[in-house]
Amino acid sequence: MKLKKLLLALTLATSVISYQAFALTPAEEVAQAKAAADAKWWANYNAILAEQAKQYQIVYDKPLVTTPALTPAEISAKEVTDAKAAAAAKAEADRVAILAEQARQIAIVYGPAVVTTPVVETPPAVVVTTPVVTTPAVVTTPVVTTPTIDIATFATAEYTSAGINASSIIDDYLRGINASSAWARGYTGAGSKILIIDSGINANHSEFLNSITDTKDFVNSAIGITDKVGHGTSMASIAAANWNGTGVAGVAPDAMLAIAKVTDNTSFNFAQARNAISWGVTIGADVANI
Ligand SMILES: [Ca+2]
Repeated sequence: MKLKKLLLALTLATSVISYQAFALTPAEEVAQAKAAADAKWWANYNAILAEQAKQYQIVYDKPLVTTPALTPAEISAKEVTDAKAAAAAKAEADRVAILAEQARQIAIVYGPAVVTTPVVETPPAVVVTTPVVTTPAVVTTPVVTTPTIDIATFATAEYTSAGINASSIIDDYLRGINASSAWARGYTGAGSKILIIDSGINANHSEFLNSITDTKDFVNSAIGITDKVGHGTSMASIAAANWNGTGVAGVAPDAMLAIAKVTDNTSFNFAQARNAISWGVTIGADVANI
């Protein structure tokens, strides 16, 4: 009896020792559980593949060529790749669906899309314009030309006359002052009145026909304005003898004449001259010769 008790005690002690010697740590238990789960997963996986192959063989009467089984690491990588691809595909599908839905809504609201022919914009025609070359105004110095109308046109005895009196000391006076130049421009004295303050005038002379508009004798001469000494007549002819094709010509052949007699000889009184000038003003004389 004592021996049995001893053996039992030894057995229990051994068990305790054995248990304590081979007991797993919590981490080891977790790892062992994971390994068992992995083993079971692979067993199931392989069983499924085998069953799929079997079914395929039955249906198609030919062996299923399966992709070699992937390792856990490979499966993980493939899962990531496939998940990404699936996510991208879904995103694209969603995008297309959204666009289609938008198009549908737009069509509902605004009607079917109108397919318009793209407007081909024709480039504007290039208008080639010839630049307008403007010639700058040339500032020219006025050319003072000597009138060509001179003695060649007025070369008559009347133009080159020595004056109405043969005794005149003034010879060829019209050509001397180039009077024809003024005449050619229209300056013939027309509209002007020349007052001759002198010894009177031979009023009946053809050189003064229709030229004498006013006469006044300031010396109460017995012969009136008639020129006794001829000086006044000579001065009047130099000033305005008619350009009538004969005799002489005056500087202003178309001018009118106003005759103021202040002497019957070759001298005169300045007081009378002043009176004559005042008179000339009243009759509208433009210029006076004393
Ligand atoms: Ca004449």
